[in-house]
Amino acid sequence: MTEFNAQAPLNRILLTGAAGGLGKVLRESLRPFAKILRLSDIADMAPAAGPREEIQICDLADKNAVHQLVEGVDAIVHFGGVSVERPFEEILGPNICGIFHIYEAARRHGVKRVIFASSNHVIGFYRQDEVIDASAMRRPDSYYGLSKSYGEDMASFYFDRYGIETVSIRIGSSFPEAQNRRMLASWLSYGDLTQLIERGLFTPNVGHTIVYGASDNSTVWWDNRLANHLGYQPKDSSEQFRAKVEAQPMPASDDPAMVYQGGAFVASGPFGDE
Ligand code: NAI
Ligand code: 15L
Repeated sequence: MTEFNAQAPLNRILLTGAAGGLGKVLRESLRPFAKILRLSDIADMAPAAGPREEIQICDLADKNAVHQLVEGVDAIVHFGGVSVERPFEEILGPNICGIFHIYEAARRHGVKRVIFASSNHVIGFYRQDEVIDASAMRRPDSYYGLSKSYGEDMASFYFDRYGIETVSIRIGSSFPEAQNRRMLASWLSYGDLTQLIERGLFTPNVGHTIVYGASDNSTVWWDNRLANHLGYQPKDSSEQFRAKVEAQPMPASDDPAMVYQGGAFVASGPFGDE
């Protein structure tokens, strides 16, 4: 069994969602953590596999394909799936069946560590004047947020039942810049995201740990004391974007983007009434 108590590179890490916005970044930044990175997505992952890379197209909704994908890996960094609000039927296969397929394949292949890209939309209905920690009752703001909430429950179950450890990162907004007022609180730099994944991969005895993925921003909604054992120390701050963001027109005070931690997601849908 792989021991997660040293910073020595793992043999092989699987990264799902490798064609996505974060996947392209992680394709570079996860390199030091494994001898081989296996990159997977349903979409094309140009450029072709480089040294110490493997590329495998896979639909997360396909159980057999995911089973093959996971064979021979030591850890899974699971970033694939639908990443915004969509009708439930579009979320079901990639996110809900997908997370089940990932954990079942992990169990069958003896993989003992997963890093799960969860989301702030698991708690999106908290207001922006509240500060919550990982023990706060979940308040999903969308079918998408519900799928991430289910993913966290799946992680908890597979630890309790099978000892597969997971760090669920409730990512705030991980983009090159904080783009609006809400992101002054929710922004997570790519460097800090990479540090969170590193801590998630190499910290021993994480069980199922939930950590909020935010940088060292001045505006704070999330208290990470229940994940102190990860030793996450964010290095970046959204303050560098404040002047640019505050030059934007002020939204109405009842605009969901100004009221709720999940922003506009709380007002998406309903679908299928047309
Ligand atoms: P993205 O949408 O750019 O990337 C997601 C990738 O998953 C895409 O390349 C897509 O082709 C792939 N995918 C979709 N359906 C699939 C399927 N059935 N099988 C295999 N692959 C499939 O999203 P982004 O921003 O890179 O996010 C990556 C992960 O992080 C997602 O799980 C997202 O929910 C999560 N996240 C991202 C945040 C952010 O600020 N970027 C915030 C919170 C969570
Ligand atoms: C997410 O979960 C999404 O994947 C991302 O596209 C952003 O919308 C982010 O949350 C956010 O809340 O800013």
